[in-house]
Amino acid sequence: MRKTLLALAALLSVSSFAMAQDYKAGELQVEHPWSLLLPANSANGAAYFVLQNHGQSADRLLGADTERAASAEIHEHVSKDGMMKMQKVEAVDIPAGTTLTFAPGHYHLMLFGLKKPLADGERFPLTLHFQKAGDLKVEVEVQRQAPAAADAHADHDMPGMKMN
Ligand SMILES: [Cu+2]
Repeated sequence: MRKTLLALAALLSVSSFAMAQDYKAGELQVEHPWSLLLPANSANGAAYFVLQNHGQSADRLLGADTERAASAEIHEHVSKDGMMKMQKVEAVDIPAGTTLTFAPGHYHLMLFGLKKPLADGERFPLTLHFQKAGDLKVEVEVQRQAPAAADAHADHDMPGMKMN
């Protein structure tokens, strides 16, 4: 059994880069949801993706949930007294024709109370809640480092370190 799991894990990590996933809900597109591999004792994690609105009207991201964590919140980073801190955001507007990058140091979905450690290359389900487009279920891929697209925006903050 253990050998089978290891083989499966190896297979998943080899294939993961070739299988970056896009998801669509109406005119909204979610590209390559991912999460940063963290030390096994990390209580919290974060999920990132690129969100595009190809439509003619605005939508809003209202929140998310996943069976993998006790709760999920939309967070942003703000500079406060010279320190970068994370804070909860009730919703994120997605104007028509825009691209929003959820990445380390920017908007992210904070995952509180991970139910088990994240494993390199694994995928876990996450449901995004949009005001107009409704629910969109995606698979979040756990990676050792940010994908190139997100890395361009990232300032390499670790999630879960500083909280208001
Ligand atoms: Cu956060």
